[in-house]
Amino acid sequence: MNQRTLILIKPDGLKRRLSGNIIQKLENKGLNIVALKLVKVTEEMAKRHYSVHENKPFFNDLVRYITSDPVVAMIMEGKNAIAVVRNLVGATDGSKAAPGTIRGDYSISIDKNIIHASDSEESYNHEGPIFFNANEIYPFSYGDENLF
Ligand code: FUP
Repeated sequence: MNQRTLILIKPDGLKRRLSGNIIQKLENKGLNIVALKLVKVTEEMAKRHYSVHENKPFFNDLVRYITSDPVVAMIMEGKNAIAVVRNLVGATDGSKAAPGTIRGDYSISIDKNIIHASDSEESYNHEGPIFFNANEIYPFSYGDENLF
């Protein structure tokens, strides 16, 4: 099933200059970039994006962190993109994420865990429009439909 997923390279990932490595890993797997930009997330965007966590004790720190510096925001498209990207991203806590995953290789904490990726279609439908308007998404053909 062809799907889209929202990916954020969080401020720690961008500042540690990991964006290229992360995008490379996702492209190598067979995912296509259909939208991409740097975003300085506002408090209002962050609160909407993380609204499922609003009653959690870490919510304020999470909002403070994601708004502290720019993020790379992307929409990637591909076969089962949501589950495929979540597998590549790894467990939430970088200190427990499996080696070979993005968090497993680059993060040693739960709060600075490098990357966000939609965990369901429902999440994508909620968070995608916070970062992108429909006219910023370019689902052009990469011509490789039969390669992956
Ligand atoms: P994930 O989907 O893996 O990004 O994880 P969650 O949606 O459960 O959590 C969203 C973000 O909240 C995480 F990326 C990091 C932060 N978080 C904490 O800081 N502490 C926690 O105990 C759980 C999550």
